[in-house]
Amino acid sequence: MQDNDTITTPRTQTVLKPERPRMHKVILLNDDFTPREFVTLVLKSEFRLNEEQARRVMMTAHQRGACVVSVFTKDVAEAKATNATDAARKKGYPLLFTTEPEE
Ligand code: TYC
Repeated sequence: MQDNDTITTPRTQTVLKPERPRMHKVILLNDDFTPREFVTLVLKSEFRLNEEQARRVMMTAHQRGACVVSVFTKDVAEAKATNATDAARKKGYPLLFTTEPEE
């Protein structure tokens, strides 16, 4: 017993460390119809790639079937993929951007 006869119960406090938000990839898919120049243009305007970066990503998708453009939080990745895909639809092109969570 302590001096003042009070019993103290030990308390544990869990300090929660916030998880980092999982990042999501935006993936550019190849198709046979969208002009290379248009793909490059969309990559520059929607994803802020410079000419060289945009051409490299476009050519990688062209040759390999798909290419990761960039990674963002889920909301941003989805919004950018939708915007870029919509811009192509407006021109009648089948160009497609998808998203998927990073491992
Ligand atoms: N394959 C298209 C062509 O030959 C160009 C292209 C490249 C389309 C990349 C989509 O993600 C793409 N016109």
